Amino acid sequence: MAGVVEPCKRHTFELSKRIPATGLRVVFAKPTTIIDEFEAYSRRYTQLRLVKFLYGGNPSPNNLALLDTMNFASSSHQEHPMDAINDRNYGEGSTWRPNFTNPVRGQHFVGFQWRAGRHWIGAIALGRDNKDEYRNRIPEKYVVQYTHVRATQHTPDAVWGTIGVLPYETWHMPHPTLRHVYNLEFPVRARAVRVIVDSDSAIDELEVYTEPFPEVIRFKGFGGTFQEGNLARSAGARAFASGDFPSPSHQHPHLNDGIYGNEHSWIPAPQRRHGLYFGGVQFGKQEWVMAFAWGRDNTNKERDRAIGSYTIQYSIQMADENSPESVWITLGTVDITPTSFPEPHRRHIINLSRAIRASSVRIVLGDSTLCIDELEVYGRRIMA
Ligand SMILES: [Ca+2]
Ligand SMILES: [Ca+2]
Repeated sequence: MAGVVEPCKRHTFELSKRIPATGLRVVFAKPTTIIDEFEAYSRRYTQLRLVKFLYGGNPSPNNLALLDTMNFASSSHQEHPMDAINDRNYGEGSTWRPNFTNPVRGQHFVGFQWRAGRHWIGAIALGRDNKDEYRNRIPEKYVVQYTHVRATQHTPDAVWGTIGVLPYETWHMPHPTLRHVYNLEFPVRARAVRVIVDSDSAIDELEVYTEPFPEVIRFKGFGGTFQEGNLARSAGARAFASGDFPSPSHQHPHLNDGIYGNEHSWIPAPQRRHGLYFGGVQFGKQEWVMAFAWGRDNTNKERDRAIGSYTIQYSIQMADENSPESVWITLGTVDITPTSFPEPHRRHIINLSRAIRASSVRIVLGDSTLCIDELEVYGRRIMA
């Protein structure tokens, strides 16, 4: 145990694969060693991993929390009932809060069981106020748990297994009040889930998914040029946008005209569409997508209009500027700052941890001053 922090505490060790066994023993190197308890499990411990860049946004399709559930809580504030955690609505007006004078076994928690059987869980999402109006009542940590059995607020703690502990006070995550998405290291099969919180905290929505979310991986290089198989320029592909800046140099067909540079770029109109500024490409059919590349001016002349936020979204439908917001699924938000990206105006590459099926993709811009000279989409990971 050399090098272990707090060596007298319980520690967990995992095997890389399961072994059949009729017994286990521990052999000591020294006769003075003492063990207070030896535990063995047939399953791995799972953990929640924050999906980098994936915060805010809307619920994705197939949110298992919207199936037929029976909710429970340690207690509920009278204006913040437990059914608010899976009512499809974000924001303070649709938030659960505990009644802090009434813990159950010293804890405050909220959760639900599915009325019809168990589900595999590969990802969860939760937050305090995804409308970003209230930044108080964020707990020091959320503890997310699951159980195989039907559960209520009276179910003993021993029946619950911990999926993950989310230490918000030390993670320094971007926008802690917003919804964040977490993937499980290993999926679990559950009949019920619950979240234990501090006494004065709040949750506006708890989402549960079977499929883990693809993760956004930024390639460290920049520049480079077109590669084989750019889906944005495949037969039938068509660019669309929230609107175009009134200049012939900045029209949305330039998003995929195959030419870099300011004269062949797109800048949004100053008016929002569906409350957003966005530009994208519809492929005309479903494709596997695994990489994106875009920049402000890959010819290295114009260096303005690059610093800002870029949210990557996709749709499994033939979506464009007229589609409702509900068809779009967020992959992540990439913030280009003067220091986060070398040469911020140049072409940069974003890879995904796994491929997605998509008929359309779009980039939602943080503000109307940003410019994209070319949006490229590939079905495989790429490098510059
Ligand atoms: Ca809600
Ligand atoms: Ca172009």
